[in-house]
Amino acid sequence: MVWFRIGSSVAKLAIRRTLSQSRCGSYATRTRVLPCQTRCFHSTILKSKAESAAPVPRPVPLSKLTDSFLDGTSSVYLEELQRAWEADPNSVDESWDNFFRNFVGQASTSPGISGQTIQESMRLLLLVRAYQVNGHMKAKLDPLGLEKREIPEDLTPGLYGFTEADLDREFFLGVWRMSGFLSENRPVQTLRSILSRLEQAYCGTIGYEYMHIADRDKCNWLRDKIETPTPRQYNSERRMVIYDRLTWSTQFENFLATKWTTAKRFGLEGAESLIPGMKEMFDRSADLGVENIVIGMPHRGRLNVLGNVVRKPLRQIFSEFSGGTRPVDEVGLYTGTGDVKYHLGTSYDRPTRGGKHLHLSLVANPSHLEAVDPVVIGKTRAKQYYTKDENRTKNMGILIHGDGSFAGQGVVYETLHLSALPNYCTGGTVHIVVNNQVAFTTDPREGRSSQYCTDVAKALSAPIFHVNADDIEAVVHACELAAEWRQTFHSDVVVDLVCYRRFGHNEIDEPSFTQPKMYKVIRSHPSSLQIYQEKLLQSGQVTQEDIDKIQKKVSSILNEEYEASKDYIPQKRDWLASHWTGFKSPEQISRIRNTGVKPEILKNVGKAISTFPENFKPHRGVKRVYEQRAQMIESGEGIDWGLGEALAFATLVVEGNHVRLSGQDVERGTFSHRHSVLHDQETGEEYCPLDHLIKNQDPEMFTVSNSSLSEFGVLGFELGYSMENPNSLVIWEAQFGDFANGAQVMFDQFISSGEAKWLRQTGLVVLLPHGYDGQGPEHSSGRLERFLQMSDDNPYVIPEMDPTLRKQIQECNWQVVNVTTPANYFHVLRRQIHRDFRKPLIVMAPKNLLRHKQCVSNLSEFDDVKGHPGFDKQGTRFKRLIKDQSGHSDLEEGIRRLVLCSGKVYYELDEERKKSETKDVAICRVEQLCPFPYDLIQRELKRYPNAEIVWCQEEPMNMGGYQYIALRLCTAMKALQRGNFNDIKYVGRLPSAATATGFYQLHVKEQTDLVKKALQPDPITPVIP
Ligand SMILES: Cc1ncc(C[n+]2csc(CCOP(=O)(O)OP(=O)(O)O)c2C)c(N)n1
Ligand SMILES: [Mg+2]
Repeated sequence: MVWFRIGSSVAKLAIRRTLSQSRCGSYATRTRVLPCQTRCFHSTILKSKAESAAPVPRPVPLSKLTDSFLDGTSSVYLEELQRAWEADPNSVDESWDNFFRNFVGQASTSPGISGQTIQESMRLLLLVRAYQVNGHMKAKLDPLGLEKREIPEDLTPGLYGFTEADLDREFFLGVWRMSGFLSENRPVQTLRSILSRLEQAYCGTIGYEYMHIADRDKCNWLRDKIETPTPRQYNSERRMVIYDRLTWSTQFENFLATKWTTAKRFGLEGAESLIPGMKEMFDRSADLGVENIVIGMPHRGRLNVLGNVVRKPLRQIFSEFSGGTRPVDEVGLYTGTGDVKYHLGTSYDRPTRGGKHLHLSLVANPSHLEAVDPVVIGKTRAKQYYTKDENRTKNMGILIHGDGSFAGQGVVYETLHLSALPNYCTGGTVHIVVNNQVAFTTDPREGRSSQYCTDVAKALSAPIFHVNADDIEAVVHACELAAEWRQTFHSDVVVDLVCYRRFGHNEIDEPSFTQPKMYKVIRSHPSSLQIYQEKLLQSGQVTQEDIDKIQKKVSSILNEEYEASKDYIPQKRDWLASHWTGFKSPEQISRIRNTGVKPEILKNVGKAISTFPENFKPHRGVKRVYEQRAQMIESGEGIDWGLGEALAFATLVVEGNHVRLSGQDVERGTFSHRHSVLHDQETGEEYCPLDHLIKNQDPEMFTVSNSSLSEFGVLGFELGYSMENPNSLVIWEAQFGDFANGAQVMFDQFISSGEAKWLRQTGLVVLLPHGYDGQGPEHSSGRLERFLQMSDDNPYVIPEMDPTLRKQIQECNWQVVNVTTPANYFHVLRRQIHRDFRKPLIVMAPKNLLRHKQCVSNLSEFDDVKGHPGFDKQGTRFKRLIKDQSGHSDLEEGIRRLVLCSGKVYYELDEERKKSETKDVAICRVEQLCPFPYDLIQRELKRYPNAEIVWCQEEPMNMGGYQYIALRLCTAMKALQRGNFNDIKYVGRLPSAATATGFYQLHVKEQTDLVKKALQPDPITPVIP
């Protein structure tokens, strides 16, 4: 036999074991795996003397132990030692005496064994361990049989000295405190049966990878499931359910293929077993307490999952295929742009096999593979918060991946890395990789450097079950096991469904251009359904009649649904989930509400957020900040940015809203301005004043959390979180605004266009520190221009601006603001919640304004008292534009220039104006750039009828607000006959490739020049000379 190619010269020594009753003290030299939190892998520790009755072993002479375990010298040495020990236990070193006594003491419980030497036992243990570690390398995973893998040598029994002569000898394995093969309660078996069961368990159609997991209990749990005494068997009833589900999956694709021959559907052919696998996984999860499942998945098989797993009505899916998606009873209402059918999301309740009910939500996603992953996880976490699912066992996330994208897309790793973080953990995600061994046209050898496409998950200690998708029962088993793992250990698990793609990347592609050999095999390869059918018939448990019945039933339902789809009329838009009932769609007017807060509430929460327990000892500097805050509240003056923000959070929380702020270093604040979590300098204890606003406040009601160093993953997570329930202010803050482009897909594909494509709202707030302080190209710009360029308001049309009829924000895809006062920041955050719709908010957040003497507000600007500075005609609200602060009247004919600007440059302009004692220049701040405040801009244009109109910005001309503002300002001016594009004067930096200079002196010069120019006595030269 091949596996005996390495013979052993080790002599066979028969030991007649003496029964040793005494087990105590026999574990002195056992290996223990440290608990996972130490993150050590297989560290060996010795028990202390106190813990064990056995003597501490003394060192053995090095010369004798430097021999490798398997070479003859050490084996013979061991055997000699053993013989000597048997003759006289005192003749060997105390440590060896101890060792032999332990070993014989264990093995002696199996009187039937004869001739098992210590070396053989040890080698057998190594062999079993080799199967546990590397058995998957020999597993038959590829349904096409094309896979060429070298079988690791350590799976060869001959390597351990076993020969054919040993096959029918009996061996006892249970010497270690282990489960499965090595558990102590296993019977004595012949080597032949041990090997055959090892092969069945580890080298069949499931390859288990779990030995990278450091936690011994978890490994033992898996061994118990994998190394069962006999192979798993499903009864005939269960088999019929599996067969039925596989039939649905297969026929669904066939049906679409025959009805819509040229339509792209990214079919599941070759991976049909995904559907029964998912269903069985869901059933098992429901049995174990799961009530809600959030699903994220790419194009491949999505329609099949929608129809057969989520149970979206088939007639609706067919109707969408025929192009009829617009609800007829809602003509004229907002439908957005829509999206292709294999991107749409949905949610349904489905009954399970065990008689329970599961709520399933499939999250809409763009083409960008894997981008939806963190969104799903964030949504799952939010569901856990809102359902008080503290153990995280009722709400679960499932992610389906492709093999190419799982290995290739970095967001996968970013998402996996959120899995165990306290404020991002969801109690485990089940990942299924539809591994069809090709990515579009790219072979795995060109697409990844790792052996398996799933190797990335090993970094997170997730078990990975590779399964041959042609063995449907193995698929079901792996999927059930994954569900059990998740509910037991509350951590991620991966099922790698090794399958193939029967057709091209989509139905119109020709796969043989690039994979000729593979497709030659595929053409004659039977489907999973045919294979299973054959197996069932052969088992005799099922008759042809049973099979025909199921086939006929499925086919007739598909046909009935198809007929019904012809007259299918969508009743209502699948608009908003239940939490969102009553929220307005863009065509419904939402009354503008005030955001001022009663003065006594402001005082009360103000006090609560600026104090900490008496015996708490924060850092001196932080203590000072808190004392200053308390003073600001007391005096009602000089409220700075940090306190303004904390007041917004606190007032929202006391009104019953959930507030969550996450991002890198947000707890302290990158610029050391927030200090939302205090650290006792002696005990290290933490205290977050915003957690103590109301009696028995849920500790998560206000959440501030430093995140992992990820933009794409964390922003996606917060987006998903924000979409679950509208009564939450969810904020992601970038460290510096420019880092946001690491999450560009989130902005382009989800945040700016999600509502238009998928009719899903979010009130997510994104804080992007922005401003030119001379910190170089990478820390100056939040790339305001990009967000403005993605805004969808028409630059040439002034929408209805009457306050009672205005829907401008509702109709726009998002809001972009650059706010300049703490009070206005307070109101813009509160406005996110105090309205009947939700819209993303992009904030160019300040840096040096955080400590700027002028950038402060009085408490009276936060309250709702008539006559106070924040209170205008309607009440206290966010100011989209802040007019000149010089006390100008409604008509100022003597003003020669109106400078419009946004952000911190205002303070520099104002300072220069004071310094130069300029009286005839007005400076207005455009606080909300998008949607453009036409009404307020026109009000200012009218106020200064003779003024030259200037847009001043600190960004280069090809960046900042200029391009966006100029078009809309021009539209506003034209409507008032105040000139055209060339009448808008530009003051700012010249066009530039980099956002800013790296030379500080140059920065200062540029900044001074532009500020001076905005106030220069001479008219400013037009942009177009
Ligand atoms: C981020 C991203 N890059 C590229 C593509 C284009 N694309 C669509 S499908 C595909 C292949 C995906 O391969 P795999 O993940 O193995 O899934 P499969 O189609 O094989 O199921 C590619 C490259 C994409 N959709 N998203
Ligand atoms: Mg693939």
